[in-house]
Amino acid sequence: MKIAIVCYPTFGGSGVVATELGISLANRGHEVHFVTYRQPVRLELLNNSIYFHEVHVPEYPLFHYQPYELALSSKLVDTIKLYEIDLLHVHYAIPHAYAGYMAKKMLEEEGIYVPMVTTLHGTDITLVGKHPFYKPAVNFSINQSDIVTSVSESLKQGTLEIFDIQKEIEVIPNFIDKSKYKNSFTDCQRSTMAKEGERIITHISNFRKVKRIPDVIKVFNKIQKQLPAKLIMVGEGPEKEGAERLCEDLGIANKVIFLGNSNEIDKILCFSDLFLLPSQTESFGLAALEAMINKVPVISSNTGGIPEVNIQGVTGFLSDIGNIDEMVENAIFILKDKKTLEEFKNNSVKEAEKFDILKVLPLYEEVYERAYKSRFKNV
Ligand code: GMT
Repeated sequence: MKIAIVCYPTFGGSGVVATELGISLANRGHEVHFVTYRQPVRLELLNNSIYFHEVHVPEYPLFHYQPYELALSSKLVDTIKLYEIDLLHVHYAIPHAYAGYMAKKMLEEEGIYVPMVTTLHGTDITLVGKHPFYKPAVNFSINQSDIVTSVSESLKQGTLEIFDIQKEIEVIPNFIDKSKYKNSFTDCQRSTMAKEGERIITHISNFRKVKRIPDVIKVFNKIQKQLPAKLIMVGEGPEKEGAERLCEDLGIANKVIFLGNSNEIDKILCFSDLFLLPSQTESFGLAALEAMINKVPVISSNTGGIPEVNIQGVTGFLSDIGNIDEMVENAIFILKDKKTLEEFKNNSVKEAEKFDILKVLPLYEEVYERAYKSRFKNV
């Protein structure tokens, strides 16, 4: 099948899911066309089954806001016609489902029918999408999608509560490519980051408010008072500067390493002992799953879809949002001795394997088949 994928090209989250999905689809013989404003971060290989089409938004002094949706929908129309695309898969409703719908309608005027699958990722619903300024347009474009999927049961329920959805929402969880991690535990360069006997704790995110970055620092601060530890903070975002200041104020700046955005997440996770994810909301928690497949247990909040990934007392522990003391207590429980840590590490990788792409990809392919067949009802 020829599939056009629309996503954000950025680090983490929906962009990574869309990119990894596209790469795997191409490996299974599909032709995949990414349409977005920059080459997606994890998309290194372009070949005759993976294409990238850049959306340009020309500057014009009259525009206070540059009309990205307009440029995207025009690019979609051109790409779909030129490459005879069979199906459009948009990741993150805003503004992708809206632009996709416009492209669909423009193509229908020319007698071309392209089904659209929309995957809801989280903040497109729980934070941004429900804002009154966006809600009617988001509601409309979800309902106009041919098939709607959500990355967790929790996000599905949240979407049904917030919006007036006439469509069925199908849950297809996020995934991980287990084969990529098979040999990754042999070449960990742990000694470059911490001394012998020090535990390495990691947090990876886009450093937005929703991630509760100060909680990460406060939890770590209390842990390092009880056992030797280092904290590795990976990512960039608005909360980073405040986090660096908080580390200085707490006198732990020498124990916290800020690495910025990284393409070497696996290397970092390879030598990590614990992952912290105390988010305010999280539709799934892909970062936690990436940690788990790298044998890293998770201390998280019990919000949104995280309990569908991090299993209480098995792969880590979950606490109420902001319950720092309980998170510290649980972290110490996991880290205090080698045997317990090893048990949680092994459980984590076992649980993560349930989300292997080989199990999840066929679910998307089945959705594509169904959406594709729907074209016959619509032409
Ligand atoms: O984590 C973020 O804030 C980025 C955001 C995105 O869409 O790029 O992530 C959302 O989608 C991810 C992939 O489906 C989920 O794993 C994250 O839990 C979700 N983030 C939130 O719900 C806050």
